[in-house]
Amino acid sequence: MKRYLVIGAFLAIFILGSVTGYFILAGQNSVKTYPQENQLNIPVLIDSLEAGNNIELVIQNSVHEFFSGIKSATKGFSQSYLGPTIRLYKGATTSIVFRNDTEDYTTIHGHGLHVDGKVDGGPQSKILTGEIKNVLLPIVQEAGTSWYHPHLMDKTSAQVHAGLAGLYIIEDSNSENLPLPKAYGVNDIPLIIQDRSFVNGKMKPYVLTNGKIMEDGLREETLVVNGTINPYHYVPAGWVRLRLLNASNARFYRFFLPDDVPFYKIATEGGFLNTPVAITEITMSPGERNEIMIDLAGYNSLSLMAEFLPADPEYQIWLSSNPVQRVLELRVDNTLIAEGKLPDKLNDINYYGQTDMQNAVRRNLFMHMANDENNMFSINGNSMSMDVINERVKKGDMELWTITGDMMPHPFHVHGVSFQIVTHNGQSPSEADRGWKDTLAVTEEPSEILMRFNHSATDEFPYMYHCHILEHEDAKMMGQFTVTD
Ligand SMILES: [Cu+2]
Repeated sequence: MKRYLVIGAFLAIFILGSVTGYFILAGQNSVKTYPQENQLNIPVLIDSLEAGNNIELVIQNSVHEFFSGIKSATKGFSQSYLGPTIRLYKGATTSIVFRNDTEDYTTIHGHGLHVDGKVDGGPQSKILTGEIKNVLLPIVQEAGTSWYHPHLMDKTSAQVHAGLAGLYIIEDSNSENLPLPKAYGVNDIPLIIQDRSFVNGKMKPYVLTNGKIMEDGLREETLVVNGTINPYHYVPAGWVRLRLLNASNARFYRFFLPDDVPFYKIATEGGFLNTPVAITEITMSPGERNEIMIDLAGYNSLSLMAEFLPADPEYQIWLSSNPVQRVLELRVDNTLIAEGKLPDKLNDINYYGQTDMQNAVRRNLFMHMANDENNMFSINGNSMSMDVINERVKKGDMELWTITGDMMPHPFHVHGVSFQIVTHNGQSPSEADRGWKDTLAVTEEPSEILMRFNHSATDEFPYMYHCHILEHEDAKMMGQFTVTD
């Protein structure tokens, strides 16, 4: 039954998409059209080596013009909205100094980084108003795309929504030697994808007006990419590499190209896949990153599209369509030089095997949405408390975690590690999902993940595992764990 509903929805999208130029579709929420196009903002790149491994970011209140001439109240890292992309290198230690010039305390988490709890930036690592915090990040993991964002108790959703998010791009000898597109902002393009609401061109400030928003998470109407509305970007007539980050508070998207033009997935959160995998769509929950490559040879223009997925796919109504919006129009400029191609081989992932599974310490985590007031959102019946360590892990042990969740898909994120998927919602992972990950949307069908924690997290600075729907995280669907010898 569900399959037919999905097919019906796709059909409706196709028909409506054809007449609207794919930009805006009807649905339960009608979406306003914003005809003007804007050149894609590319976040400033700070190369940690060129910066002498010494970087300062100011967490600031600001104003940002999503629509030309209309100022919205925002926050950013040394800029009006979002933060610079910071390029880190495996084997190097980078010092990042965060200065908090805002009225709220915050913490800055390195999402995807394999670093000790002390520098992971969890809720314990407060940066008070006016405080300057120096964070030393020794990078030991392989090339990949991670990100930084606040991770304080109760206010993560509001601070990320205001604009506090930025990318870490990690490079290593493998990523440098592969013949991939590597010109940042030219054919290696970061896309920080979010949804926001606008009233007369002004971004609607973050407010949880009712319990429904908390249950579903805040889901808004207009796509914003790198702080740009309805963007285009000029690219060479060859291979283009897109680093996708779903930095939305709660929305899940299905990304695709018109007419199901195939593209390639080359990396998940924690590194490259072994080989590129041809796909025609990719679904991403909040917190997830994927790198994809698109061949623009023979095109004048090609648009990456996003279908806004419903909070609970079970309630998809027959023939009702989900909204679809353009993420980015790639416009070919033949004067740009196309360097880089799709390699046959990308990585040499050491897959965990049967022995690892048999020897693993097993844990079950159940992400629960309840309606009783005492214990609203929880994992294994416990709502997040900074005074409670929920799990204790021994450093170096194999860990097999079985994760389930009720009511709707929950993007489960675990700190300090990359994991491999054994099963995802009861199914074996496809080739495109057999990479290193740190965030995975789980349902009532069990998902099993295998991992080994090689860094330390103490009682004072534990790691977190939690739902990456930020409203659920703030509602305490989160737990703490230590990793010790
Ligand atoms: Cu959740």
